[in-house]
Amino acid sequence: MSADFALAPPVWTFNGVQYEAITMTDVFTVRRNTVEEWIIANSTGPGTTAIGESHPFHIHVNDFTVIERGTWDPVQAQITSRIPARAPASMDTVSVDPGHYIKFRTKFTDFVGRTVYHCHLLFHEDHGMMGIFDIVDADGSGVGPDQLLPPQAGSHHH
Ligand SMILES: [Cu+2]
Repeated sequence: MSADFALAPPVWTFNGVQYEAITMTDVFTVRRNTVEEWIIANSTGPGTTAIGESHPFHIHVNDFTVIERGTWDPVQAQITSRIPARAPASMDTVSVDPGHYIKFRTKFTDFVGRTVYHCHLLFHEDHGMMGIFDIVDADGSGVGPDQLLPPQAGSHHH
């Protein structure tokens, strides 16, 4: 999660891409009933063009369990220290502080299709901090040809 305050107006992004600019190369795919492990890093703060802000990361419908957290160097884009995880708990939103990361595991079990993850701060979300991914079955099915990308996607999800 990053932001660019050198732009006017500033933009908020996942993987350097604003929601409105997403193309199929930015859309990744996960398989249903397969364990996923994601690292969510907050690349704002010192050394970047964005003031440090915490971002409450959220995935639609599917809970995850944070298994690790620590500090993150936004300039080198790497983990700099690990902090022992608290008691693992299932959650659907986790706040990630500037210069920090979290690692979680999840398994998408109930639904296939196209969905989103986003910052739960509405202002950030509405200025680009939202991403898209597809959940498919083992045979690759589950995302139909009618699945849209922004701006055709139209309404935002909250
Ligand atoms: Cu945010």
